[in-house]
Amino acid sequence: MRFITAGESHGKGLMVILEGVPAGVPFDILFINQELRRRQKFFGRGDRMKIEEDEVEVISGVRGGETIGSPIALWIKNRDWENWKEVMDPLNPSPASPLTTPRPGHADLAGAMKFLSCDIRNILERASARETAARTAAGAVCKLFLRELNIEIWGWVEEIGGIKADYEGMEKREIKKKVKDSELLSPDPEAEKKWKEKIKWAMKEGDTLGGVFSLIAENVPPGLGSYTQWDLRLDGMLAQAVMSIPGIKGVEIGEGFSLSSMLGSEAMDEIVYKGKRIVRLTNRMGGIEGGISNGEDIVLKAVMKPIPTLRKPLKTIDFSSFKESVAFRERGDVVAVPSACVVGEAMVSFIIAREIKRKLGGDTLFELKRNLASFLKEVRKRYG
Ligand code: EPS
Repeated sequence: MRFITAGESHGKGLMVILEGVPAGVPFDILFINQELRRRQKFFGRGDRMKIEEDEVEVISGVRGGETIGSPIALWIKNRDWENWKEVMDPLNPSPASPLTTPRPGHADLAGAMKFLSCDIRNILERASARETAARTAAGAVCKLFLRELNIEIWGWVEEIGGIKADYEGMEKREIKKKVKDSELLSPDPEAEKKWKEKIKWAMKEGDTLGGVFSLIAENVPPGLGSYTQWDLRLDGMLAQAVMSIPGIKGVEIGEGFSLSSMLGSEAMDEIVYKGKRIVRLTNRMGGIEGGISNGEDIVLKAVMKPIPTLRKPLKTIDFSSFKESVAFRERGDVVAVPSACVVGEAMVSFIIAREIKRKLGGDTLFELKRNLASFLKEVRKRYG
């Protein structure tokens, strides 16, 4: 399975082509559009989100409400295109002056150097996190596929602007419910109130915030990924997929960085035979050992830096004159951590779906279900 996206932030729209989804997966378009809306409407997003009401148009790969095994192409219109038709005209010169004052922390300057561009707009239009709407659509299709195998992927926000959610001792089911009811995907209503205050404050200051989110994949079978080659390790694939979301600067699996200070005897998840099954007493490895899923929940965290588009702009150099200047201002978000979490769910869903297919094969959902059942039966017979 693979997918690629195309589209600029203020262009006509976004396109995604997702290849390799088995035939026979029920295509619930309402669910896909719900996922797109979930990504958009969190507290702390900017005015652009008042313009866009993302929804997909199906171009190919689906017939009669089911996937048919051919590439799935989805289109998401940019409503803002109406306001950018001239600036973003594919064939005629833009009436706008080139942007030459790059924002520190954004792709602007590195991208301009890469493409030897004298107008940052050529860079920012594709570097924009608008592209993640297309990933969310692809991920939603993967979620529909995984749902058929009883695999669920979801996430929550751990921290915004240095304020951590406190949910110690809370059961997974309760976390899920709290997160569902929250405006910022928080498992802790107290933290959510503080986050909102901090977001309002940052908004007033013309500043931005970052944070941390968590992702969990439930009911993933053992045996996905492999230690036999560096690029087949599941943890590596997941880290790359989540790290590729704009703004992400760190990913950890399981207890991740805090494992560094534990003793080996404290860190490992001991294995016991309980209720006629081999289980682990803890899950500090985050469901992956030796680059392979071990049947426990797959758990990971990602750090998002603060958004680099500031209303109180930072120092920069105008590369048309080499004079000191300030970074240009666009509308922007104050925080996008909950949105990035939804995109993270999409990316993890894609990787798990791809690796399920790699392990179990099959062109149809029917074969995949059968192959999964027979593999799990064999695992249980041999290892409980
Ligand atoms: C973004 C800047 C803002 C965000 C945008 C990502 O857009 P604009 O420049 O049009 O105000 O709202 O995010 C989206 C459009 C989206 O769909 O998430 C950026 O520079 O990355």
